[in-house]
Amino acid sequence: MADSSDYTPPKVWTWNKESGGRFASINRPIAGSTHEKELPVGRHPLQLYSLGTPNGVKVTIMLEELLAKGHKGAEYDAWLIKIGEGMQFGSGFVEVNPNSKIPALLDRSGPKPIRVFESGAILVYLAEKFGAFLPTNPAARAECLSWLFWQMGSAPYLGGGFGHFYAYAPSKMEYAIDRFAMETKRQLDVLDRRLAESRFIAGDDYTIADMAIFPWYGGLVKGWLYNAAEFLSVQDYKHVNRWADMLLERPTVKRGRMVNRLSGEPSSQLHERHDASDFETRTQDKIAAKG
Ligand SMILES: N[C@@H](CCC(=O)N[C@@H](CS)C(=O)NCC(=O)O)C(=O)O
Repeated sequence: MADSSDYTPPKVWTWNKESGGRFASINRPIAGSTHEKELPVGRHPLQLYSLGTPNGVKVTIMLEELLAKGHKGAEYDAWLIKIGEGMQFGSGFVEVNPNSKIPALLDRSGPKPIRVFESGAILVYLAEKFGAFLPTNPAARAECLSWLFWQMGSAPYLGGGFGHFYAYAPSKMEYAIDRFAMETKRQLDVLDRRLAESRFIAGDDYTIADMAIFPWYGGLVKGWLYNAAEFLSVQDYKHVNRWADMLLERPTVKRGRMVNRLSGEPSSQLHERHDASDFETRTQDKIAAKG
């Protein structure tokens, strides 16, 4: 195995150099805001401050699902937070999420705005607010929440572990890639076995557990994450592939994936969403055509 023992940690860690790697410029060892910046507010009850990453997409899929079910109170403005430019450290954003990470939601439908951060908490909040996609029967609810929290606990090994060391770290370190590839494949196998016995993640019904897991593990088997499909032999996870293909058929999932997205086909990128018609008129290809 390649050796990387050329580093001896000092007695006390200090922040005195850039760590290298793709996100070096935004990584900091301290919390809080770096600059004063109010957040914009649109006309809808729900204000989402986000980006089209897997964590952001969970919420836009949920909002599109709620709207498709006829919940008008789920109308939302989706504002773009460019994390590569440090917008998550603006004072207004930090007031909505003290953890400075997308997604963050402000519900302005009541007398006092309610802030919600952490994508899992946002999904539960919306599911309870609208009475949808979270079963009320105790056994089904427990299964759904178990898988939702499984995702919240597991994806950091996929993203912060495997994805970071395989795709973003300044050098390839066999030990780290090996450790996190093993864990990622184990997680895919957990899902594959579950989906061999169950149509959706939590049972017969589509729930917030599917919406949370799909952007990460569906994205992984579809080859959207870290260019790692071949490396991880994702085609072996037949049931995860079956489930991901089924979800991808949903127009709501297609729309949710477009919101706040900054990469891919221009026609698939809707940088901000302020109206349902934006999907027809404000994607990047349409904006470019208008000149
Ligand atoms: N556990 C959080 C994770 C959120 C998260 O990691 N967001 C990333 C983008 S996917 C982010 O905002 N990173 C900016 C930063 O770390 O400064 C959630 O699920 O909401």
